[in-house]
Amino acid sequence: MSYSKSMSAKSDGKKKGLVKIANKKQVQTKSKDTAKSDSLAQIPDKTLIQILDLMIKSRVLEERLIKIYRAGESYFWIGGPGEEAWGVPIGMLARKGEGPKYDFLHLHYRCTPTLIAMGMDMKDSIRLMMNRVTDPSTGGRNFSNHYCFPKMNIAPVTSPIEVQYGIALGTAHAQKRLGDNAISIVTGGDAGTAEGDFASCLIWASRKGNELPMLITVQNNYWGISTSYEGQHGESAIADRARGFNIRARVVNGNDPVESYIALKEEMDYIRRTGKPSFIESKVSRLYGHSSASGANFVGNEEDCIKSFSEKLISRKLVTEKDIKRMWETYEAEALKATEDARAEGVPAAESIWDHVYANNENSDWRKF
Ligand SMILES: Cc1ncc(C[n+]2csc(CCOP(=O)(O)OP(=O)(O)O)c2C)c(N)n1
Ligand SMILES: [Mg+2]
Repeated sequence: MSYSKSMSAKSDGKKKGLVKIANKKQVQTKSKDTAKSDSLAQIPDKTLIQILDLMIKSRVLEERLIKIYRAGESYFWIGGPGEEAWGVPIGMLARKGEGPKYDFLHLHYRCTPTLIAMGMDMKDSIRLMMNRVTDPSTGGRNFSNHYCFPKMNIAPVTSPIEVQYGIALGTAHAQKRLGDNAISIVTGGDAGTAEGDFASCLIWASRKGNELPMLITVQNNYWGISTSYEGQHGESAIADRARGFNIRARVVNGNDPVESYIALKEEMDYIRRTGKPSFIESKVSRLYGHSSASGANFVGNEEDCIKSFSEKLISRKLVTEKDIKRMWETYEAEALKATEDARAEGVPAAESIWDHVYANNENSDWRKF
């Protein structure tokens, strides 16, 4: 959604304080145990503006990816519009680097905001979207948002949902042994918590005396493709399941970047200090539906975190409408240029299909079995 549309959109979940969910019931965006931290004063002005800037950059990139899909220049889109207020603070707060001295990130396919905040070049996301051989994540072999950046400890985003929760245990074990206070961060959706990997993660992260330095998170958008949250969960909050394992847990309004930033910082500090896991359930919007498979159209009945945060910063006189317009335009120009550049780059050659599959193994080419 462009700047002007975003600022004038009539449907505004925040004003109503409500998010519509599938069965037409409405749930409050702020749950009971959501921290009431509206206080912008807890974060420096410069950081607040930086958060908004990165949120807009991420949204512009995602909307560009959707346009690329619609133009027939890509096969499939799935991504993170609606998770910016939550994902950007993760990327800003993570200890960035390569190897177990730094934080590992095991992310799901709505993680563009985190990657943008960590410094990913827009063009690298577009290369992946357009299956260019220059795509540093997969050499043009995977689809949108399935990033992999070893230099930033970004583990490969997987298509099978939830497997990242098991993989994250491995890097957390390595970090625990090393003792450098680095942590493993894992993200995923609400529906994915039905998978056994999620339960295994809670069990292995919380064994008494062997607790792991993990930030376990769930982005609850109340949907698993077209299946609504209602009717799928007996528990009152997903966070309650972590509490059952004595894992410190909280629920945050993931549409509020200030609340998300503060909660993430507190929990990351706690994990580094104690070596123990922490759990955050973050309530987020899903602004373009599940993926291109469901049309990738703007939904309009859920809170748009960029719109609400922009209004907040304008009313505090930290930015003007003009400043915000400039941010949208700058990033739109950058995304367009990146698309034009990527268009001129090649696609992977057919014979490279076996590269990086069971390296140097006789099973690497099934035609030779
Ligand atoms: C193991 C596995 N089962 C099913 C699917 C098909 N699938 C892809 S996304 C998805 C929904 C996931 O919902 P949720 O975990 O809430 O994440 P969201 O997409 O809402 O962010 C499903 C079922 C899959 N990719 N992997
Ligand atoms: Mg979901």
